[in-house]
Amino acid sequence: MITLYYHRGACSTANHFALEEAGVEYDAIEVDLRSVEDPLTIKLRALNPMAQTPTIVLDDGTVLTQNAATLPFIADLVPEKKLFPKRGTMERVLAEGWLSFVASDLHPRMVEVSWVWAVEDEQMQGQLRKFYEGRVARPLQALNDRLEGQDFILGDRYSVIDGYALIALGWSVPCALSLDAYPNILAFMARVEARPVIRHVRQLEGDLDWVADIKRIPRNEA
Ligand SMILES: N[C@@H](CCC(=O)N[C@@H](CS)C(=O)NCC(=O)O)C(=O)O
Repeated sequence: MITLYYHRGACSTANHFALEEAGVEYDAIEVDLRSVEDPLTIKLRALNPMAQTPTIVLDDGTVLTQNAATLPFIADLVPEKKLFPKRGTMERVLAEGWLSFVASDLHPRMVEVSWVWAVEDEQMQGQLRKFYEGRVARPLQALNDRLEGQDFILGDRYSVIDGYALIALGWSVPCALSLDAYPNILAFMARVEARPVIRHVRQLEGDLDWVADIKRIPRNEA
């Protein structure tokens, strides 16, 4: 059995999507990363030195972390579902590039926009917002261009990258970041969100308290 530790609505939810899409047996354990003294959070810190979700534990005790590793791992459990291209192919290398784009460019730069809430001074907040919105504009434009004329990031077929991108893009809501300039992204988000598996996982995880979450999730920037 695969055990996924997740924080509701965080990037670990992309792994929750992937496990459901894969149809494998798993156990999903919700961790509230804001409750640093909660026994589950303490357990997570012991499993993953970054104290982050996703953290996945396999039957033999192996601990997997990092979306760029966990999402292809899940997809590879069910190659027939084609949630990620086959190993050893050029399609795989190209897909790894897009997965890395989400993990290393889009995800962190979306999170950066939330940092404006860390300062109280309104003028400073405005300056920071301009700076971080400028930084996220490039990956957003790249993604919008990529989605021109295709439904999903890899083309016509849904992959585990799409669920991950949906999560990162969804943070635009608590960040008060408008995506109106990116119509292909908005259409993509609606398309992915409408998938029955995504709807199911959203229901399993429950409602999101966006603003509280984005302001209070502890981060390990130091
Ligand atoms: N590079 C990591 C990033 C994971 C990450 O940032 N997880 C967030 C939730 S989206 C988290 O656990 N944040 C709490 C923290 O960093 O303290 C990955 O791809 O798995």
